[in-house]
Amino acid sequence: MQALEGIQILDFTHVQSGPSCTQLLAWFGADVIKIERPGTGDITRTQLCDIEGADSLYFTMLNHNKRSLTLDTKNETGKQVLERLICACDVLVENFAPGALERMGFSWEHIQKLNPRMIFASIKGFGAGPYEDSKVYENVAQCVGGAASTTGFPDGLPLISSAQIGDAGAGLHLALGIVTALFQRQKTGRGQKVFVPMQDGVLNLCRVKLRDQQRLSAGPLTEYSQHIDGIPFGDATPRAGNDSGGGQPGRILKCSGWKTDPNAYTYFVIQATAWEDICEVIGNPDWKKDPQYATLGARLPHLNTIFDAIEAWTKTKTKFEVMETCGKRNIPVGPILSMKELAEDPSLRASGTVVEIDHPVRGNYLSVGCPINLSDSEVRVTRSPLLGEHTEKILREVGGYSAAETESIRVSGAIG
Ligand code: CAO
Repeated sequence: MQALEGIQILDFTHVQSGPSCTQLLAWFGADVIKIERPGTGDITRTQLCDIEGADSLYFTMLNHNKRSLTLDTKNETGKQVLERLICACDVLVENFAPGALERMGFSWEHIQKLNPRMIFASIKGFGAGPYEDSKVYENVAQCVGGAASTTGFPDGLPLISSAQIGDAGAGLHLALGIVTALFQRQKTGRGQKVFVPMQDGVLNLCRVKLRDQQRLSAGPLTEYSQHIDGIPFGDATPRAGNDSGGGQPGRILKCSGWKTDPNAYTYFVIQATAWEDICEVIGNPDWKKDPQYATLGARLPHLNTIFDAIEAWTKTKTKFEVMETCGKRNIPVGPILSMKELAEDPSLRASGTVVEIDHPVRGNYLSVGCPINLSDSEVRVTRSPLLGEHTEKILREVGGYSAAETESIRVSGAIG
């Protein structure tokens, strides 16, 4: 059996944040029923399309293992159907713009009245405050959560990360909130509201930068390259380029082929415990005991010289050779892997990190497998549903509607 088998989830989510949450829950065995507007469905079905007439990769890669029900929840009959489904299910997840669900007539109070055991989970851009009514997308969340102001180089623009920390970050936080609420419900019998503002989720992931903000009042951040380069700090945590965020200095260094290959680089951490091995590997054994280099504190003012010496060595090796040599000596490094390299890596295919999925309209495509491994709840990634593929089955199985009732719902226009 799977961990969440028997849990029924009304997935009223769209775009990326909400769907990434419900996909996780579906991977763990929940029956995730995606409610979509008849005729159009989740807007991402037709965004960034690569094959005419097929659901986009944007949609398919965020909606695995779910079922699809088309339902117009602004239609009176559609509202009644939704009410019946709320009574029958365990969780309702949504990430509409602030107020949209209430305008449909489904406030938390109403949902609670219909089903006191229901867990009602929402993602919005902001929590309570001056911006609570705003619509928010990924990059906006990265900006208002402190990620953009602390990403990039000190002399450049704030930068957006390609890691979807606003959307998928909120989805992860919400998934944890939902399973926690399910756990509490086992003891209390009551549902509850679970709410994740994207701003809060991003700030949570930028925790170390709020740490640095407070350290600033005690003096310069000595591990930042900016300090080593003699550039004064302002009054806010600056952008730190590729500096390691922790107490062990790290940078991105060139490897063999860097002039033509945009990804011929390695990340290199000078972990204190690996110092003597690093000196050996780069051919500078004298630095091992030299008081100017032997301790982390002594090394900090010389980091540019040290990283230059390491890079003189990494430039003679491919990023994979650097990995092999350093890995053997427990020196923490990592090649800068392109998406092409990740997609084609046989070991990632074997481990299920990257999976190949068959789809009846688009054929085979690659996706990312479930990154959370439970030894007793194995995940088999299955394709995303076609729009409305399971409408009748869900009305019958979950709503308890007869064939005649389903027909009259269809005539009302509620299911398209
Ligand atoms: N039947 C009938 N109506 C439906 C429906 C259905 N099955 N599904 C959705 N709708 C309606 C909603 O009720 C809403 O109608 P009103 O505006 O009339 O109340 C309408 O569709 C659109 O909803 P929306 O405002 O949420 O959508 P949008 O495309 O304008 O905004 C987004 C998208 C993401 C900016 C907004 O939903 C949002 O801010 N969500 C919260 C934050 C979030 O999750 N952002 C991440 C998105 S991924 O980057």
